[in-house]
Amino acid sequence: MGILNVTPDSFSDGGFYLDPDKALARARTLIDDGADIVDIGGESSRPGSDAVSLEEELRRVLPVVRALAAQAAVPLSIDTTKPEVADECLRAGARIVNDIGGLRDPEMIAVTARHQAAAVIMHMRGVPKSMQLEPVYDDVVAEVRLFLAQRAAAARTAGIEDLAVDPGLGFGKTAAHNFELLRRLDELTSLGPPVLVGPSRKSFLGALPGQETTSRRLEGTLAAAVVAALKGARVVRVHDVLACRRALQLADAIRNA
Ligand code: HH2
Repeated sequence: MGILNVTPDSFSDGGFYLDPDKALARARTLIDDGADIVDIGGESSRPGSDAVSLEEELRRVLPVVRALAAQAAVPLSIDTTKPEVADECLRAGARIVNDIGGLRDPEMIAVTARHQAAAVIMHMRGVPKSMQLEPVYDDVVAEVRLFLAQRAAAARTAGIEDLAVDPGLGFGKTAAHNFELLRRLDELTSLGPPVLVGPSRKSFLGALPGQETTSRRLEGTLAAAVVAALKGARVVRVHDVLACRRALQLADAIRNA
């Protein structure tokens, strides 16, 4: 899954693809580099970020979804927590709702079901504005697992069958929590739905020496992707698709050996 952030303030590429022409060119690069899905987002969820209005989010993403749906050969997903944004983008040709809110909003479930769309259910503790203020868990993997199981069951009850679940690396978790989630990722793959992980350039990688800035986190991202794939993850959400694809060839080779 290649990341397309149509935002001024995303943590690693804010402002790069706010212009629709630049966003479309970026999407083409992601696809040429081997992305199987393009994930389009119009609201940054970085720690401390402020929410954007419905109108502004639609203004950012809808023209890009419309243009890409008409020409892209891969499914588009819309990264949003707003049912209205999901609704408009699904109407415009997106096929997947990527909800960092984990489909907790009943209206998000209803919209996704009505369009017979697929969904990514992600775990987040709190909200982006405050989620990194000392998150505490007794057992992070067990708590994330229980949440994902409950949300997946609610989605299925509403008729959403095509699901992926995501531990939400960096969303209300310390670096140690993220490392533990990766180490024990097989406990999430045993839930049933495909597991998606999003380690790309995230600040937990900055806990490792020499990787403090986002521009120095490619190798950590690739290592996390390979570890996740070997633990059973089926989708990896990344900015650097070509490098990740190459790294994942190793995971495939090891799995198939
Ligand atoms: N991470 C981000 C955004 N959306 N969706 C899923 N399913 N999983 C993730 O880990 C995930 C996500 C944050 O990354 P990014 O889009 O690069 O940054 P920003 O939120 O600042 O736009």
